[in-house]
Amino acid sequence: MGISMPAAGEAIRDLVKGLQGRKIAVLGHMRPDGDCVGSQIALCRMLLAAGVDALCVNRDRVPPNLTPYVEGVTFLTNEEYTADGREAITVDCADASRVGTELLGKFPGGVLANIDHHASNPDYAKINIVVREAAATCHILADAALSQGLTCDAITAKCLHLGILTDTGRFCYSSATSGVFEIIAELVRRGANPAEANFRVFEQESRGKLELTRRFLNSIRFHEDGKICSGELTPADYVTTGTTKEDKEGLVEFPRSVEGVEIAVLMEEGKDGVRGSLRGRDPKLRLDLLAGKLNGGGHVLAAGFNMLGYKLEADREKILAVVAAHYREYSAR
Ligand SMILES: [Mn+2]
Repeated sequence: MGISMPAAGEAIRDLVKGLQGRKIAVLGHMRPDGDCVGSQIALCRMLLAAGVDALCVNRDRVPPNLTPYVEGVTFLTNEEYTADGREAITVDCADASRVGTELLGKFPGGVLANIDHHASNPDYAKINIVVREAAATCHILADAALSQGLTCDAITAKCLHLGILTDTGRFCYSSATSGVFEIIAELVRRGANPAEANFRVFEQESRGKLELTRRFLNSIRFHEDGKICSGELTPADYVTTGTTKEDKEGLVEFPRSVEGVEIAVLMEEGKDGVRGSLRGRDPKLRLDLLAGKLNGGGHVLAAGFNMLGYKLEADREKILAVVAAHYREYSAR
C-alpha cells in the first residue's frame, strides 16, 4: 500500500484526463481543515479545467476563515447536496467513514478514487493514490499539477499552499522538507501569497476565542516539579464566551510550549464525562499508552482520552494521579 510521489502525479494526471464527460463530486472529511478544503477546491478546479463536470461536497460547511478560498467552484454541504448520479473522489480522508455516513450513502457505487497522505489509509477506493510520506494531500496535488502540467492558476496555487501551510504547522513540523519548500516556491510564483494566507487563516480569531483562551490559561496548574502542566475547560466556559468545541483548537499548545514541561494535559467536562488531550515532546513517554489507561488512545506524542461518568471537580485529581504515575514510570526508563 502507498505509492511514490512521482507515481501519484502520473496517476492523478491519468485520473483527471480519464474523467472527461463524467460527473464527479470531490468529497472531504467531516469538520474540514485547511488541507481538506484546499485539496477539495484545488482538485475540483483541475477537473473543471479538464472539462469534467465537478463540484465539492462536505458534510459540514467550510469554516468561516477558509471561505475566501472557495472560488470558481460549487461547494455544498451534505444537506444542500441531492444525489445526482455523480461518482465520488475523496481527498484527505484516512478512511471512507471520515466522509460521514449520510453523505457517503449518496454514492452507492462506492468511492472511485482516494487521494490521501495518512499512514493508516486502508486503500478503500477503486483507485488509491496514497502517498504516506507527503506532508499534506495538497502536497500530493501540487506535485501532480506542477510535474504533469495540470491546471495550477493563482486561485488553485493559493488553495494548495493553504493545505501545506496548515498540515505542516506553518512549516514547523518535520514534514516541512526541502522538497516541500521547493513546491511552495513555485506556488508562490504562481500567485500563492503567504502574508495573505497568514492573515486569512490565523488572524481572524473571534473575541470569544480570546476570552476562552484567557479562561483556559487561568486554569493552568503545574505538577511533578513542572514536568506536567494541565488546564481545563468547562461547558460554562463555552457558553459564557459564545464559543464552540472548534475554538479549543490549539489551546493545549500553551502548556506544551513551556520550558521543562514533558506532558501537557487539557481536560474538558462534557455531557458524559471528562475528555482530555495529551501532548508531549519525548516519544519515550508513550502518551498512547497513557491514554490507554484513561479509556483513550492515539499517537506517541499526541493522544486523547474519555473518562465516562467523571466530573472535573470530583475526579480531576484521579486523572492527574494516573498521568503522574505514568510519567514517573516512563521517564525512569
Ligand atoms: Mn491532511
